[in-house]
Amino acid sequence: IKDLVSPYLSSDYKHLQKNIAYHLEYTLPQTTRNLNLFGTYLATSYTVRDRLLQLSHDTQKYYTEKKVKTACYISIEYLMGRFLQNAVLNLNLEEEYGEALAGLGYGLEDIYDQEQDPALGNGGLGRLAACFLDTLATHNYPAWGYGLRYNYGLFKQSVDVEGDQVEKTDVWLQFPYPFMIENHFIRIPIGFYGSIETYVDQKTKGTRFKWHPSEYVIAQANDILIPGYGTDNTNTLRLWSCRPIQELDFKKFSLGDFKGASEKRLNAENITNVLYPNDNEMAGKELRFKQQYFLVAATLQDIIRRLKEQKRTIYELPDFAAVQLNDTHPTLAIPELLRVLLDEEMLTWDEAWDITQRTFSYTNHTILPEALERWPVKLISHLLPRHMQLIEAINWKFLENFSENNKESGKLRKKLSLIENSRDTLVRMAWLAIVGSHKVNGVSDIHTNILKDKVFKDFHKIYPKKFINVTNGVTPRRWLHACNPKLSELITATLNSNEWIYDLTHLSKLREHADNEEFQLKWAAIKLFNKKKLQKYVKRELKIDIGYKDVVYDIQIKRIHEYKRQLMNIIGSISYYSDLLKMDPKKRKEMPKRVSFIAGKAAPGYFVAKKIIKLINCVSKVINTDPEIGDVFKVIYLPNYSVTLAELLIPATDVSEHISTPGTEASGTSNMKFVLNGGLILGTLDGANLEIMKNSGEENVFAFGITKEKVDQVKQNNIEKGAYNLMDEKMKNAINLIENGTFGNIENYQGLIEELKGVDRYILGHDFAPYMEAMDRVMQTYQKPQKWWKMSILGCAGSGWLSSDRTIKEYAENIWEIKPCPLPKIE
Ligand code: 26V
Repeated sequence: IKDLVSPYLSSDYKHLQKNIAYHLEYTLPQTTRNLNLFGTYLATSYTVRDRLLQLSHDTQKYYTEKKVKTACYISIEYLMGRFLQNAVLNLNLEEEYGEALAGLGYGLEDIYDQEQDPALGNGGLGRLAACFLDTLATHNYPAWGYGLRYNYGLFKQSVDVEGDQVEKTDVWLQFPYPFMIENHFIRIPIGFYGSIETYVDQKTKGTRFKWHPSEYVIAQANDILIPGYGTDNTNTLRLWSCRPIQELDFKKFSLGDFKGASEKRLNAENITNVLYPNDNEMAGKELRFKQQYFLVAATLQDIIRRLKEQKRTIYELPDFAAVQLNDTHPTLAIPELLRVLLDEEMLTWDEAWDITQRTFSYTNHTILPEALERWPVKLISHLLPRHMQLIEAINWKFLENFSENNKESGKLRKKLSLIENSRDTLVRMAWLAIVGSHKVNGVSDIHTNILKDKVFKDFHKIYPKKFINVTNGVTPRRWLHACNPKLSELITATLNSNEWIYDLTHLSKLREHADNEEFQLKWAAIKLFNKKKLQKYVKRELKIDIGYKDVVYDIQIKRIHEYKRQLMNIIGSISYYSDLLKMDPKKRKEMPKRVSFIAGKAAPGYFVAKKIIKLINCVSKVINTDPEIGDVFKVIYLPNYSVTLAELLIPATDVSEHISTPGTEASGTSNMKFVLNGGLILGTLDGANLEIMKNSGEENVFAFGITKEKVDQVKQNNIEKGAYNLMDEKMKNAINLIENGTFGNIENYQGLIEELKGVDRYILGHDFAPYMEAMDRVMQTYQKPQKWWKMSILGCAGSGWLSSDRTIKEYAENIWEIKPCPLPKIE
């Protein structure tokens, strides 16, 4: 049969054209006689999908034959970005598709531009998952991604005339999304609510339990195929969507329970309707909890089904799949697996617990206390009674075991207990994830140290070997090769090979060119080209005219959050503006020019973050329209930040800001992307900034501020003396401008100002002067092109280590114990 289909997939451009025409005529409600851009994009995408389907079938067959161990990454978010360009590049068909489409009268870029950007994630955590999938396929690791197919992704953001964020529903499925394939054969019933039956096991005479859910929904599989760069291996990202129970093929399941199951509530409510838009703050909504259980219950059934299809026993599960919990959101997988092993597979507790621990590992992505998930026992008992019972059993056994080996006080037991007795009784999900996993990891050196020494200190004492660091990384395919084709070409030409695309350590060879004037000029010319592209975008979308030659493009792009200190950035801009106004006009005109860009969404319920956006927009309006300032300084807020927008911004950046309070940003990953694209970093001693300094050289980063060890002391001082009394004069002056109404009604900003003057939790006041001084260094250095471009090149040359390929190798070797399994090349 393969002989029947493979000629269809030949890749010369004439053939591709025929394939595109075929889909236009027979897949779409369209014909080749009335071509349009969107239709051609769809048809093109279907031809890519055809190729991926075939590769994916070959891949799955090969993995099964080889009986390889697989990594299963469970994440409630995936921030994939557009698919088509990435797939075409990974399949190495860019030239062929370019020619094929040119023949039809279209440019490849315009076709790419038709695609929506699936925003099934909030920020760093979801984007990291997407980078990991690219690496896993590229390096031929047997792996699955599991997640949710939300009907509505992260809201679309715009800004109204008052400068406020406006949210609109992201209806991304209103048009077909050609890269997601509904798999009709994979439909899995998921239960909720109900009761627990207790009975005596005839064989062992022991007590057994069985959960009888009272309501069911179906998890429907939707597959996105993930191509690797320059390999045939093609993995699967399986996203579950929720369907009503009536659509289940009842014959396939043994049905006792479903018959009586009520169809009332859960059928009316679609569990996978919408992505929760808060990052870093636990909302505590019942529907969110259902999403979490729905994800893990479907995923585990799917994994166990695949295990059994291979005629392997449940005891082999830990050798069949390594399951990674991306933050605590999928932690219910632990009691769910335990339930399946105990109640359905009839294992003993010791057997079941051993399998569970060997199967799971957990990654922590944040230490902000408000983000650490804790769910009410009441809610869990109601929704998942058997799981609550199991969590209590896990807790009891863990505490007993621990007390046996350790005659510690009740105080410590309280701290270690998976169940917290505060005003409400709550399950600490991170504690459950730690106890149920064999490895727990942080995402940068500093972050892991904080986990060990502070957040999970007591657990670290009990299980010192369980805690390891795996510093994040980013895929160089999307974040250099695809988004910055000119730089990619220059690097390939300079290194005389494109090996760096899958082994980024090769970039170190750029070091020998860092001082070379000719090379520097080429490097700088590419930056200028990318800046021009951004300048055009700003003109088209925002109707603002900015320069790009001899202008520093300074950017801060990330979710808006107090700890990320966008507020310090904008107060810095106010202060700089005020200094400029005080200058002699002649001198002002000669000042080095800068455009300060900020982009990022605020969680709709995060009042303070929304006020920060408003302030940025109001400041921007005043500065950009002040004739005294002209083109010396501009502040630009770019609405609706997305992966696609990042792909435009990052290559165009001269300097990017990563200025979180030390100890708060677990890692950061955009910092890595900027360095990769020759952008310099203005940053604090936090997260991955520190490791970038180590690898690219301290002298190539504009670092400022205190170490995390000193933060507590500063905070304490703020509390004792009042932050305002300790505040830098220039910052006081800037705040004064806000208060006197220069940027609109002060009432809007009262909350922001009060916090800064009072406690200033994120110590903006303390760090303001060094921040301004560092920005000054940036501007001074930019006036010395040879120095600047040398820093830029050396930064990039040291970034080989920041590839997610390195990250995944560490996960594979130190946590998952999986090996690459490349498909044999077919001649
Ligand atoms: C947390 C929560 C808390 C409960 C409510 C909903 C919700 C949604 C998302 C999150 C995840 C926030 C954590 C996160 O995105 N952390 C980021 O992870 C990046 C990848 O490791 C890392 O680079 C960033 O520093 C870190 O902020």
